[in-house]
Amino acid sequence: MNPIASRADSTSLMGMTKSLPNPDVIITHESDLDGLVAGVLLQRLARKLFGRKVPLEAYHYNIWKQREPREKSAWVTDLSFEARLDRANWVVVDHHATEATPKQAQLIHDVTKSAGRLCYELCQQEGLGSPALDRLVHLNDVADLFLEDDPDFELATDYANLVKHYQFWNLHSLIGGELEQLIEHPLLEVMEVKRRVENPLGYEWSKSNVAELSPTVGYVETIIGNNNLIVHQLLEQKATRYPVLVTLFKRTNNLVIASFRSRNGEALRVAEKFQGGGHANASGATLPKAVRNVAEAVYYMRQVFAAKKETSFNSLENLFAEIESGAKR
Ligand SMILES: [Mn+2]
Repeated sequence: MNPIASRADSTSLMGMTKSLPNPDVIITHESDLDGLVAGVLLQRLARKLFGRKVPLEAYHYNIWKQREPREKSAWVTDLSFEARLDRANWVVVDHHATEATPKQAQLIHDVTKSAGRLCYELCQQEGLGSPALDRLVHLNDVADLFLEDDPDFELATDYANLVKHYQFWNLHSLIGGELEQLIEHPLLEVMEVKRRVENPLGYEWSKSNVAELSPTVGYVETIIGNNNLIVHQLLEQKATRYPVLVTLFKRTNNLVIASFRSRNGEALRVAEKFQGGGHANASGATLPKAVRNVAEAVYYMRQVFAAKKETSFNSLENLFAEIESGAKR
């Protein structure tokens, strides 16, 4: 592999598949439809190129950050390119903003397309395209890039919610790894009903339950409905005075996740304050382990925002001590 040609934007993808190394593993993002589509498509591409089934692994960001990149060769998709992945015979196909520049890895990168789209373009070069996949990748693009003006926007969010609701591996098992089976899948009807019934109720409730974390960041409580759409609608209709809105939820592993949304690019910088990442207007962060629930998360985040201005509050230990004492109140 020619290391000089290590960075490709998707306009120069032609012939790209010929330079891909035979991977020991394919790694994708566990949290959404884009990760599922991208990962499964790369598995198909590897089968086409190398005639074998390469194992697929999926991770949420926080676990992924702790996983050693130990394989001699791997393909990674829908997870941000970072310096630690800059390894010979590693390939990253991704669309998240990144500051790292590849010297050894191959980076196929375009922030204007979904990861699924980038993987599909590679597949198409190898004759793996089909009308069903065209459709699915389109819907995935619309949902993942939040293309709200697209006529398929609502339907696309239903598709994306299949993964949110049933989770990556459950859904993967249910469709036997055949992405085409997602098209017009009966479970979409469940997503549609949830959207129609739950979202208006959730929107009205959340609108009256927004709390200030900083003068520019509001925390939106969510109890029902599609949080993503509800927060989007709150921003769209300027229903609050905050340019950045946060939702919080607790994972099964007890970590609290903060999800940041904005309309003018402010969300990413806020996520970065919490060691998170993602897109300019849609980003997320996993809060430290010491933050054990949503109430503590609200407290912690307020302290982090306040700490920026007050130098007296500058160490993380202090913050954790504060959380501890706050929890005992
Ligand atoms: Mn994505």
